[in-house]
Amino acid sequence: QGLRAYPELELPTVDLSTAAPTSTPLQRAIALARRHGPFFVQRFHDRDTAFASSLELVEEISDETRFRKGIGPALENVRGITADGLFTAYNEEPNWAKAHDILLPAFALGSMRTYHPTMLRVARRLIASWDAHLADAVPVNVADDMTRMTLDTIGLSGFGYDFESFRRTDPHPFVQALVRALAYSQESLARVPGADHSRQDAQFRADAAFLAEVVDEVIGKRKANGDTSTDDLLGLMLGSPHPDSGELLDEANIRNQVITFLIAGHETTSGTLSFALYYLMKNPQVLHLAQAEVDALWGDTADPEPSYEDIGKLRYVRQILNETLRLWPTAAAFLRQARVDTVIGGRYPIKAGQSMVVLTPMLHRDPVWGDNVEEFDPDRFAPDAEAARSPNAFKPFGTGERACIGRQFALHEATMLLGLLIHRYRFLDHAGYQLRIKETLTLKPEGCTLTLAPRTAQE
Ligand code: MNH
Repeated sequence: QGLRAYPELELPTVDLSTAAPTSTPLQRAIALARRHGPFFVQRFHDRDTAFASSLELVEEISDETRFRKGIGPALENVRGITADGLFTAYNEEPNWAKAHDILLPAFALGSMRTYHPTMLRVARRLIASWDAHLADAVPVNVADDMTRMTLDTIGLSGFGYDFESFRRTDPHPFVQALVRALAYSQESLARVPGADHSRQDAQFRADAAFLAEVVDEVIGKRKANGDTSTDDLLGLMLGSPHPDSGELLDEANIRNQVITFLIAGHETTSGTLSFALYYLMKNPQVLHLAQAEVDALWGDTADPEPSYEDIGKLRYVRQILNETLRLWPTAAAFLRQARVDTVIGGRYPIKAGQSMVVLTPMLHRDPVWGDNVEEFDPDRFAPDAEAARSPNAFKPFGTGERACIGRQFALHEATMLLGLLIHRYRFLDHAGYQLRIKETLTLKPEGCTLTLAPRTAQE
């Protein structure tokens, strides 16, 4: 990706080299796509990045015989923490396929049955905290609490490790280091050549070292207690040989995977739940339909005991999550690299090795979604509507063999929690919240708070 990386394409090119620095590069790319169309180049000093976002282009970019995942500058930076972990591994790095094969069974739909009781236990921690806020008439900070919930869930269900986030006023130090490291990975993309960044670089190295230290503690605790069961992620990694080669994952790679799962396993799910609550707070008619669904399942039981099977029955809640991920896919961009010389959109020649960013929020606003694309409407994911649409129009989990391995995990966890919250509370928009989106590689609604009220017979 050097200067004039796409000379033969004759794409609109926007030079940002002298633009004011932004803390929201993704939202800026969205604005540029609205102005310059679904295929344009963003230039920053010696780096050109092509952004593609129409369904027409993504149909072709999703073809695994011609394209594959690319590791761009953002993920190169994240490699400073996760190296050859699943998310940041190069396609040809042997540890990708090895770890993928060993870990895939842990993410099959059926495995969610194993995680279900732990997910429920952590959901109840959040509910206990929200009950206390309700009693004291204190608003809750949505994104902070969703992050507490998802971090405790992946820690306990993946690694048997308890971050105890609801017993802390400030985010767990792991989260603080992680947020800084992800922000660094994003910010260093906007570095002007020649500027001094030694302070930030040193902080990043310190944060990476701290994350590794926490993970070594997680692994050490497991080894010390002599538990050799293989029914969670850490158990599989420590005790389950590759089906063909019979090899175990090596120690350095296990550490990289644990950091990867702690990051990938909570940031994006937390953002998704936060946006979903924002939309429920702003769309009472959607909330009413969702209340009808959870009430049909759990009646007016004060403390429902959701079974594993119940979660699959919450179809409308699931549609709400899909519609949330349409408007704000929390991992909002992914890179595709051409395997061969090819042509896309019938007119753009692409050379082997060239890559382009899929700007998911704009794909999700392609005209195929109708003419009211900004409107929050979960009916877009009713079974008939979904069947009528190309599967490539909705890509919140990426695409192909490098697509999200944790999708079922995220959706099971999020559907259960959202269902329980809808069943128990009314969400009051006490501050007239206006959506502001914070970017730290992933997206979250910033400063979104709500007050809680109990459900009544009428509402
Ligand atoms: Mn997840 C890859 C989005 C939840 C673990 N995830 C991806 C990609 C997207 C994504 C997009 C592909 C990135 C790329 O092509 O470069 N993930 C999400 C979203 C949610 C999510 C929107 C929640 C909502 N992810 C989870 C959870 C876990 C997880 C939960 C783990 C428990 N994700 C991963 C891993 C990968 C991944 C691991 C890398 C898979 C691979 O490359 O083999």
